[in-house]
Parts: sequence; structure tokens; C-alpha cells
Amino acid sequence: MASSLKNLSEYDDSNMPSAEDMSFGIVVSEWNTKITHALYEAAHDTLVKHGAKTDDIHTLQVPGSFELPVGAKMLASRKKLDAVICLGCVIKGETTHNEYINQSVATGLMTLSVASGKPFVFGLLTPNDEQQAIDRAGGKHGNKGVEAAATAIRMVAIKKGLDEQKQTIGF
Ligand code: DLZ
Repeated sequence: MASSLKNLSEYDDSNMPSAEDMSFGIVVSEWNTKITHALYEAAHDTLVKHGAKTDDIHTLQVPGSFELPVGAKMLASRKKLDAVICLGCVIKGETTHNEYINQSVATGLMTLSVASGKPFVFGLLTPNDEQQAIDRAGGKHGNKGVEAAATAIRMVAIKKGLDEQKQTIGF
């Protein structure tokens, strides 16, 4: 499996666009708080490391991962945001609750992204057990919060680049 071969949070630090003029939302689920807090810290640190101002990062906590899409929509409709990073952790249990939540979050965030033309980044861990979550929240597989923040910055830069081209070409 790819995840057993490398640290998933390794990204080309030197090749990242500046996030200086970008604004972000971070929506974080309270379920499995130890994990989601580690994701949040990593995402926030990554945005700041690449130039985002703390005043331009708006955080919202929601009760569980199922609430991530509606929380993201609430935040995006009240603040001027270039991207929203959604962070949660759904650990597989004895029943199939995880499948319903994970699929709903994926569909909800994709729908928001496509409808708005803005990135609503999927930073949801979907582990089989707590150890797999720990491994991806600052453990041996890095921190998915870093990847989610890097994705948000890159997608905003892509959109800004396309917007500039459109102005230059004039259509
Ligand atoms: C109900 C529930 C369960 C069983 N497990 C998790 C979980 O592992 N991670 C998570 O983020 N949320 C969980 N939830 C809560 C749901 O996401 C949601 O908050 C409730 O079903 C209320 O809509």
C-alpha cells in the first residue's frame, strides 16, 4: 500500500505558493478531539508558515464529522474565504456508521466545491482503528492537516492564476 511506503505529509516545501494574500476557513470536528486537534494545529501552522496571516484564518468547531459540510457552508457564507479546510476523524467501529458519515462528508464537500468554484478540502481521516489515526495525525505517516493546508494553498493559487489569465486575455 502506498501509505506504508512513505510519509504522506512530505510535500515540496520550496515549491509552495505564498499564502500571504489568501484567507482560509478551518472547520474542525470535536469527535476524537485528540486527533482532530493535532490535525488542526498542523493545518494552521502550515498556513502561517507559508505566509497566511492569523487574522485571515477563521476557525469553526462542529460536533462531529457529519456536520463538516454544513459548518463549512455556514462559515463560507459569513466570511470572505478563498478556501475552507475541513478536518475530522471517523474511526471504524462495530457498525457501518463510518461509511455513511465518510461518504456524506466526501459528497457534501465535493458538492460545495463544484457549486462554488472554491476548494472545500477533504481533511477527514477514515481509519480502521485509533492507531491508524495517530499515525496520520503527527505519527509515522505524517500529519494529514499539513497535506490539507498545502492542498488549500495550492488550489487557491491555481484559481488566482486562472483569474489573472482571464483578465489578461480579456474573456
Ligand atoms: C455518531 C458518531 C460516531 C459513532 N462516530 C463518529 C466518529 O468516529 N467521528 C466523528 O467525527 N463523528 C462521529 N459520530 C458523530 C457524527 O459525525 C455526527 O456528529 C452525529 O451523527 C450527529 O449528526
